[in-house]
Formats: sequence, C-alpha cells, structure tokens
Amino acid sequence: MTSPITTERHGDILVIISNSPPVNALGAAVRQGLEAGVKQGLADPAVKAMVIRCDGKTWFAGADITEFGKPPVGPDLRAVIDMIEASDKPVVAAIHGTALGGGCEVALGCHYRIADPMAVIGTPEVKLGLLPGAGGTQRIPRIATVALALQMTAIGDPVPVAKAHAEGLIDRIAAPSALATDAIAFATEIADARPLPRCSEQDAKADPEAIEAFKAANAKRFRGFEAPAANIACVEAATRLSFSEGMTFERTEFMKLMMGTQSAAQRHLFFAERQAAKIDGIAPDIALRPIKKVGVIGAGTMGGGISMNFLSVGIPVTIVEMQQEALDRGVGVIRKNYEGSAARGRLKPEQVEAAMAALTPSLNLADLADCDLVIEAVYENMEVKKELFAKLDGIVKQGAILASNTSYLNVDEIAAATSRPDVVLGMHFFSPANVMKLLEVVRGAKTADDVLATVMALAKKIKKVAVVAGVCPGFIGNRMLSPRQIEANKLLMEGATPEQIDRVHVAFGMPMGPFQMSDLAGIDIGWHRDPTRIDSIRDALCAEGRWGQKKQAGFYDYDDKRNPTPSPRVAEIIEDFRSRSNMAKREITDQEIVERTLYTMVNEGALILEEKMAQRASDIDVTWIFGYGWPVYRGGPMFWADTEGLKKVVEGLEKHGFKVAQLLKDKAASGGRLN
Ligand code: T1G
Repeated sequence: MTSPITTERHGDILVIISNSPPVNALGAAVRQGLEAGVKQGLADPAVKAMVIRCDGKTWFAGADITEFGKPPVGPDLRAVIDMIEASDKPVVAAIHGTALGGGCEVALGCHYRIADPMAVIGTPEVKLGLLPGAGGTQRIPRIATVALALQMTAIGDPVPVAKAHAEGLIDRIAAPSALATDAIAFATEIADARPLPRCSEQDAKADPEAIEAFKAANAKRFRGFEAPAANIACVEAATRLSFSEGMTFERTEFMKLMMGTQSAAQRHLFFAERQAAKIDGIAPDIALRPIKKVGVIGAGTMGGGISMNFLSVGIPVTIVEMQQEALDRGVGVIRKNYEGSAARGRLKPEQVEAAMAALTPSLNLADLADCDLVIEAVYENMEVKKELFAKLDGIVKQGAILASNTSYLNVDEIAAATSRPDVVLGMHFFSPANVMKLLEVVRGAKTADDVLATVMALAKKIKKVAVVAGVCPGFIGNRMLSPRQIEANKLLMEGATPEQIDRVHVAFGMPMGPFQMSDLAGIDIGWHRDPTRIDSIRDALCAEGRWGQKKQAGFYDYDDKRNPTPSPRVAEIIEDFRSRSNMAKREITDQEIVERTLYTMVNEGALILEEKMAQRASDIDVTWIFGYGWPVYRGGPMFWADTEGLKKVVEGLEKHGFKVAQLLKDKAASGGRLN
C-alpha cells in the first residue's frame, strides 16, 4: 500500500507532505509515514530543516476516530510527536484548514508553526467525550495562557489563526495561498537558529484564579459531562507537574474517558450526524436541482425563522402573507432577530442589511412563480394546506420543489392535492427555526430521488442536521414524544407528581421534563377551548387558565423570572381528578418513571425502524439530540438503549404490560444492538 506521506527536497529543506483524504486523519499509515519522513530528514546530512504540510482540504484534523476501540497499531502518536520535538533539526508545521485534536498536537510538537490566514487550530476532543491525549493538555499551557488552554480543551471550539498568533500558538501567518512557499522560506530563515524552541521545555504559569473562574462560569454548561473536568484537571496538572509527569497524568485521564460510555456515545454521534446525511439507495453523486431562490408562505414564528436560514447563507427569499399587518410584523421580527445577533457581536451590521436586502415581502402567491423551492408554514390544518398546494401547483414553475413544514400531517395527502407529487415533501423545522439544528425531511411515497437529495444537500448548506423520515403521524421525533407524554400523564394519575417526573428527566440529562416542556410550549395548544368539558388533568388546568409559562401558571407556578415552583393548586386538581376517576394513589419509583417514559420511547423508535419510517437507528439518535435536547453524553435513545441493555429494556416494558416491538425482542434475544 502506498504511503499517504511523500517528501520533497527544496534546497536544504525537506518537505514532508501528507495526502490522506478526506481530512488527513492521523491514522496508522499517516503516523508511519510521518515517522519515516522525519527519520529521512534526520539521517540526510544535506537537510538542515524540515517542513510538514498537508495536501487536500486540511492539515491533520485529528487522530483517526475510526481507529478508536480497535487494537492499537504503531507508532503511537505521542511517540511520533516526541520524535519531531526531539529532532535536532528544526521542524516547521505549515498549517491550513482545520488543525484539530492530534493535528494541533503534531503542530505543537514542531518547533515552529506557520499558518494560512483562514486556518483554525483547536482541540475539540471534549466534544467526543475525550481530551487531547497526545500532549495537548501539557503543551498548550506551556506556550499559551492557562485561560486559553482551558477554553481550547474543556470547551473545544477552534481558535482562528489571528488569535492563535496573538496568543503565541502560531509563530507566523503566511500570505494568502502562499503557505507552501512561505513555509520553506521560514524554515530556511530559522534553519540555523538555536536553541530550538520546544514546547515541552517551557513552563506553564500557574493561574488558579483563572481555573476557578472558568469552572464557575461553565458549571451549567458542563452539567452531566465527565470530559470537561478531566480536561481542566490536566491543564491544572501542567502548571505543577514536570512535562513527563504531566503526560502520565494526561494518559490516565484520557484512558478513563476512552473506556467510558460517555465518549462512546459522543463518538457514536460524530459518525451518526454524518451518516444521517446519506440516503440509502440514492447515489451520492445524483444530480441536484439548483436552489437559487426560495419562497416561504407564512410570516409567523416558523415562517420567519425558516426564511432566516436561507437569508443567512445568501439565498434570496420571497415571504408571502395574507395581511399587510401580519407581513410587516413578520419582517419586523426577522430584522429584530438579526439586529439582536449583531448586538451580541455575532453579525456585522452590513451582514444584517445584506440579509434583509435579500428578503422580498409579498401579499401575492404569484410572486413565487420563479422560486426553486417553496416552503409553506401556515396554520396546521389539512384542508388549508391541500387548498394552498393546489394553488401553488398552478403558480410555481415546473421543476420547483414544494415543501410543507407540517409537524405531523400526512405529506402524501398534501402531495395528492397537486399534479406533481414527485416534487412534494416535508421539511419539518423545529422552533425557533433559525436556531434549532434539526430538520426532519419527510419523504413522500412519490417524492423523487433527486428532490430528496437536493433538500438533504440544501440542509447542510443552511447548517441544519437533516434526517430522512417516512410519512407517519409525528414522523420520528414527535411520534416518539407522544408515548412519553401519555405515560407521564398516566403516572400523575397513579401517584407521581409533575416535579418528581421532571426531576427524573432532568437528572437523566434532559434540559427539562415533560411537564416543564408542556408549560413552555403552552398547555392550551390543541385544547378544545370548552372550559366545561374536563376529561383530563390538562383540561382542568386549561379551564382554570393555567396555560403554562405565558400565564405564569401551568403544571407549575412561575415567578416573573419564569422560575417554576410546585403548585399546591395543581396538586389539588390532580387529587380531585384521581378521586373522581376512582384511582388510588400509590408510591411511584424513579425507575418506574424511566421505564414508562423512556423505554416506551425506545419501543416506539423500534417500531419506526420496523416500518422503515427512519433509515437507521442512529438517525433516531440524531433526531432526539438535535431536536429534543436528549443528553449528548447518552448518545440518543437507541444508543442509550443499547448501553442500558436491550434485555433490561424489554423486561422493563413487559413488566408494565407494553406491547414490545418485535425488532426489540429479537435484538434482545440475540444479544444484538439497535445501532
Ligand atoms: N477521524 C476519522 N474520520 C474523520 C475524522 C477523524 N478525525 N474527521 C472527519 N472524518 C471523516 C468524516 O467522518 C467524514 O466521513 C469525512 O471525514 C468528512 O468529514 C489523540 C484523541 C475536520 C472540521 O474531533 O470536526 O485527535 O462521512 O463531513 O464538514 O488528542 O470533520 O465522508 O465518510 O465532517 O468538512 C479530534 C473531527 C479527533 C475533528 C471537517 N478531531 N472532524 O468537517 O467534513 S480525537 C476532531 C471534524 C484526537 C488526540 C485525539 C470535521 C472537520 P464521511 P465532515 P467537514
């Protein structure tokens, strides 16, 4: 097998080049090639200095994550980096693209770093439930500040080169698209400079205040995660241990995380997110339809948020409303949202104006005639939608895609209202649509392959994580939400309290429990509006005007800062309802709540897979992570069920008399996994 590493001589400079698409991951072949390249440079007396650079879209984007959990193949990355650093000939790292994880650590093992102006450098391992395990936690605080080391390791966001240069991580910034030549010039310039600057020989200045301040500032963000604390501990260790002691400390912490379930969950999600974009049975290079102009019908909360996704990436949007007042209000909210982002420094004023300039408000559906994609976000009513799609069928140019933002209606029935069901599908955004990353792309029975592929590719362009869902009530996410809500309400009748059930879900890692979520969304959504008809606890709450946070009263009472407190009135309502329904109150354990509200979701997920309403179990995980706040470190409902043990899940379901999906029973019986 040819090595992905080649070398070139430029005078007395040896350039070691990696070309291992797609991201020059530091797999075994790359490590072996790097080691051989540096040894070649060391052995050749004519070589005075070396440059390491990568071809393709990026410098090494980290260790090869696909190797994790497999038997290690030498050389170890730490050994390669130590060899580079120990070299008695200067080694220059020439960085472009994303120098991440092990890639950042290789760069820090080099004596000098030069970077393309657009490059970024970072250690995102914490997002995989890990830490930089090849010396990053020991070298970064030795050449930059502890504060930066904490940001880079425990939060994991990449650092733009300009900042990295200012902080001393990067020695020089190359001229645009002149990295290769500038790196050779830099190497020539420092070829005789001695002593060679080695990160490991620097001292990391202690900064206990920075560490305490960092911990306090990020406590909420790190809740439930194991890796951030381990990253912080390693950086702190760098300020008091020798380099080799620090490396030992780092290794111990790294292996603890690597063997843990959280990192396994987060690594599962890394690949699940990328897998979700792939459509089984459709060639990855299928020709896509051009989407140069988008139409959005409805300028309410959803329509406005949906429009922003396209405006923010430079795709012009025509937004249509029935009434001028509603149109003005919708456009006003879009501008306010953009100005809010600018005020928080996330956008420049000229970007706000550019986005608003690309927005065309209209009261006329005919203005959508030349759109390539039209998305309706109108009132959730089948007749209204069918009538609208029939109109669009007569207006919008042939070849355009017609999408519905319905969150549970039958997309095939909507498509049947047109003469071109092959270009109709669902694009189910989540509120706030300009923020939430998940997009359920609902594939109709007649949706054409290139239409589906076009929308999936477009989703990546508007920075969404798209998942293909089949046509069934509630698609993937909402369909799994409903058994949870049903069981949560039943548990109330049997003796649990809203705060007990929510506490179990929050302790599990959810941002909030079923009842806090109902209060946030509004308990009155879908309510029959007849205060005399009390068929459920929800009816009783709505009849009393307890519609949720917006009324400062729902399943909880709320203060003016929207902090929830358990409500004695709700306890009375539940007690009253129980006695009127002749139901005896009993002790409910937290485990029973888990079994009846979470195992039932897994069971519904298995039914979705059986019915092929989702392509794969990992898509269900991606749906719940990016759309419903399922804790990242549990990998999603299906991955969690595998971790929990499918036998235990099946027993838990059967114990409560649930009909268990055959797929789940079969996997449990065969010792299989859902993922
Ligand atoms: N290992 C293996 N495969 C990888 C990979 C990696 N590090 N990074 C990307 N891929 C695959 C990915 O699965 C996809 O495959 C293809 O490359 C394109 O990726 C010891 C322990 C670099 C910013 O966490 O963040 O170093 O789906 O679709 O949007 O301390 O990939 O095409 O088959 O994401 O342009 C630390 C992970 C590792 C960076 C490019 N590094 N990668 O984004 O392309 S742990 C990371 C990314 C580590 C050491 C430790 C992004 C990217 P496929 P893509 P992109």
